[in-house]
Amino acid sequence: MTDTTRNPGNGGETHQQAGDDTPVLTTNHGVPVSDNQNSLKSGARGPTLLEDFVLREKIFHFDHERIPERIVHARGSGAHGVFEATDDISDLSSAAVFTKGEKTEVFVRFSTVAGGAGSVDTPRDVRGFAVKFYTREGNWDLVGNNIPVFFIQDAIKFPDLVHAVKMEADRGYPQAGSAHDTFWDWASLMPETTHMLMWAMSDRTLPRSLRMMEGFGVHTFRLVNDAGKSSFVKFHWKPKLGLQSTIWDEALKLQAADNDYHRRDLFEAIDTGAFPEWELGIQVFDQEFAEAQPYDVLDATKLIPEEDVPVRIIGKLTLNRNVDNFFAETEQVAFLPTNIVPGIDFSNDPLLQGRLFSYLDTQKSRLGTTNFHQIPINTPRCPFGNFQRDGLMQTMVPKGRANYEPNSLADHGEEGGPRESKAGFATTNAATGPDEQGDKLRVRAGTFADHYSQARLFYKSQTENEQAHIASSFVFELSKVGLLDQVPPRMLANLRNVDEDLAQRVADGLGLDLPEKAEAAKEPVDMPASDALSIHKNMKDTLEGRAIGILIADGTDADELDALIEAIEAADAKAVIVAPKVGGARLSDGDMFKADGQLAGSPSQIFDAVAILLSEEGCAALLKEAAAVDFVMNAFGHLKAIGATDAAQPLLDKAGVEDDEGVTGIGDDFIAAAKKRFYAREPGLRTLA
Ligand code: HDD
Repeated sequence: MTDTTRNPGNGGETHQQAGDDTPVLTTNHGVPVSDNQNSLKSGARGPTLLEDFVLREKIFHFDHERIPERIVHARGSGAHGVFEATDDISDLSSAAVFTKGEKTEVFVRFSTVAGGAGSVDTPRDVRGFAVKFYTREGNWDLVGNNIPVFFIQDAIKFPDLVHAVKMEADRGYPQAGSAHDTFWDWASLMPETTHMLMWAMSDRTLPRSLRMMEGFGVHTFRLVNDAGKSSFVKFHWKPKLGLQSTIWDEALKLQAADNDYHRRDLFEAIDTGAFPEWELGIQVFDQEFAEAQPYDVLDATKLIPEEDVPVRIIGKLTLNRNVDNFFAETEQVAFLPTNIVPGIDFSNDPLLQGRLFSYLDTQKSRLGTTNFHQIPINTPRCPFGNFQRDGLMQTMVPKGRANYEPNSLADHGEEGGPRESKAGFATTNAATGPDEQGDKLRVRAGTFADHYSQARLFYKSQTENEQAHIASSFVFELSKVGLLDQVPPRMLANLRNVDEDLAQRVADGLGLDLPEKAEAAKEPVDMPASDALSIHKNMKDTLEGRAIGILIADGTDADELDALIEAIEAADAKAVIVAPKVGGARLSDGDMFKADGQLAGSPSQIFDAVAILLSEEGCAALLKEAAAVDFVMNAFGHLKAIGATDAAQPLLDKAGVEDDEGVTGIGDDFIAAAKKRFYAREPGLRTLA
């Protein structure tokens, strides 16, 4: 039986109480239900009667439980938390949310983009990172992604992007993936996608955990101070746990092992008090800086290298409470880039400008009413009021006659309602560049023409392994373009503008000749490499937030197991015991030790490192168990540390494990190795493009 708390303001619980504390089951209209097992029939074996209002109401409600899923970002996971401003930026912004020491309630929803609500958590895809701040000056929504740039420069292209990437219109597949004809057909015809494609083909789209990825506001916004002076700003979220990604083979196998891998990871972390944290950072710059750059700061396909404008940390986000109800909160939350507060403002980025239009509109079709702001997850926590009235599902009950403004009802002793305030949101009045105002033009500014320099910058800033992963992803995705022969060469022609070596590697991987270079609207330039763009250079040498799988079987040494669990927990990681039977294994001391997961259902891809804690007896039994061989083989193939007892060696041999730095005993050397991935192993394991 669930609580049915109603909208704040209408007050109270809706249950009738029985004599004890257990609430009584009622209809939606409060009538107690005496039998929830049997419908009303004409005779014990006769037809059901129309009169059965209990049955009809229950089925009627059930039939209407679903609402349209989001056209993009349909699959998501949400959590509550708090944002604390940690630095004084009152010289830059008057927003209350940035007052040093101010704590603001937040709700965050992470999502994949292309898949439906029931799709898997680990496809190669961009992740949404949407934050709703319930500030004391109204809701501010920072609706960003885990990648700092976007596919397109102008919102008018968004429906084409989404149609191309989602399942193909006639056949209804593939679900949740870009590796298909229509996406690459469209992308290869749109050179402005090139920079974002580099990010999408990198390990950025394979995050290990939602807790281990960055977030970005993407667009250039404005900060506005008390005096009305405005500065440009880009927003960044930096995860406390550093960056971690899986590799492609692992992500694919994760889809089979656990569809809900990220959702479960987030929920369990919060549930066990390991609250995920991010720092909020800002890059602030002025018009003069903007005009001096070789790219346009209003172009959402461009980033501002952190080496040019360092990220200043101004706050901390902590997610500390899971939702009580997925539908009521995570599904019904409505993010709106138009939710902005005094002290922050938009820029003229044409992608952002289009978003300002789209999100309000979509909530009406998803949530069915213009009163969606009254759904508790969307309601401002500060007082709010205006003269907008009525409409479907109006749950507030405004009192009095004042439903228009101005009015003088207060002069007559009546309630007059709210009034305007000079301290309210005021749009910045600032000249924003030479091309932006004046004649009505359906054009793209000339300053948006360079589609390749930053794609090159991104590629150049990666480690060798990361570059190989990018090349391999292009090969994988373009190999899935089945029917349209013209597409891979067209993509290769674009890639030649990014990096000749990359283009050659992809061509070799596809078994194609390199075509002529595509003509660039503007010749790319070389920019200095930026370490901030690499995942490998931003990983943390820590076990915090990670999970170590320990494979045990009958005969496993009890003391060794205790010591290992202790060492893992001392390093702030989670030890997860895997055994052939979930009931556990009988250890060397004769006791049964319960497992957290059964071997076949807990493959090594769900762990960051594995320990194979077997006796000779246990190892002999597992040598005949394909799931055990796979457990070890995949851990090795996914470049993870493997700690093993001497007795487990035959299993390691059978799994093809070769000695390297990541293959250790089960002592301190394992704990140190478990913090890393062993990328040097990879070229010996699979052909990388
Ligand atoms: Fe969008 C949802 C992020 C461009 C139209 N978008 C949505 C969500 C995120 C983003 C994180 C999910 C919010 C949630 O959890 O409910 N979108 C972005 C970013 C963009 C971007 C970072 C570029 C920088 N989006 C964009 C454009 C348009 C849209 C250009 C349309 C012109 N986006 C939508 C939408 C969605 C949405 C159709 C689907 C559901 C929703 O809004 O509430 O309106």
